Amino acid sequence: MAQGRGKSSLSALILLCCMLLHCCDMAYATTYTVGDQYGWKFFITNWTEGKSFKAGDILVFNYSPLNHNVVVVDANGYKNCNAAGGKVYNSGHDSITLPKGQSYYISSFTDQCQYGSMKMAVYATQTSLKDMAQGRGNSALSVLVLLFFTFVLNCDMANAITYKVGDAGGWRYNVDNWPQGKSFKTGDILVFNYNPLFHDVVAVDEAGYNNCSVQNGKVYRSGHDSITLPQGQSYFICSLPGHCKASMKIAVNAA
Ligand SMILES: [Cu+2]
Repeated sequence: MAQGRGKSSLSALILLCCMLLHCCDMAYATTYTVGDQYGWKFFITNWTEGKSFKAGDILVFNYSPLNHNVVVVDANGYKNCNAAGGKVYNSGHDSITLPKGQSYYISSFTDQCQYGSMKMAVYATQTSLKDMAQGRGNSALSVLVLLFFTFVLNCDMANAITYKVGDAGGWRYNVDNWPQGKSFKTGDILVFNYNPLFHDVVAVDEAGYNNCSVQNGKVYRSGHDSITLPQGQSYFICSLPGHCKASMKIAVNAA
């Protein structure tokens, strides 16, 4: 368990990061209503002026499908008002996600593109984390970083193992060998189960452990004490007379 416990959480972490990046991108996308309140209409070509489109932004084309449509064409189709081979939208409320680079939209209804300038060219730049860090995505990136660290911390906590000291026998005489063969980690929890009428738990230093002496040690006496392991060596003894000398003591090293 000690050796395997990192693997699944790492996979989960990577998965979550990908999801966050994806969500981040989506949250970052802007939805534009083409032509604003007037919708997809004649002489729409200038509507794009002054706007900075990014790949992933969404264009919404609102219009009456009785009178218009939207056809995605290439540069020649745009220039010559030729809709041949283009993808046709005709719902009257079409949402189109901008790909990176140049996109062209025209109406293929007779003469609307050619004589009515019902045509539009849009250039979308690539969205990247670098852009976000430098530009309008600052707050989104901060949230991402914050979420990342929150997750890593939670991951550590979820990863912590709770040990019952002495297993089924609990906190008792001759428990000193119990830590052998276990790989404790910082944040793991030791639960000391015992009858508080007869025992206690005192966190001591190395000298206190070796000499069975209690000086300024933190005392636990609930009979069901949960103690989170700090990094490095920890020492716990029972302070009742003779108990520590009867090996009611443990030394634990948390990596
Ligand atoms: Cu005791």
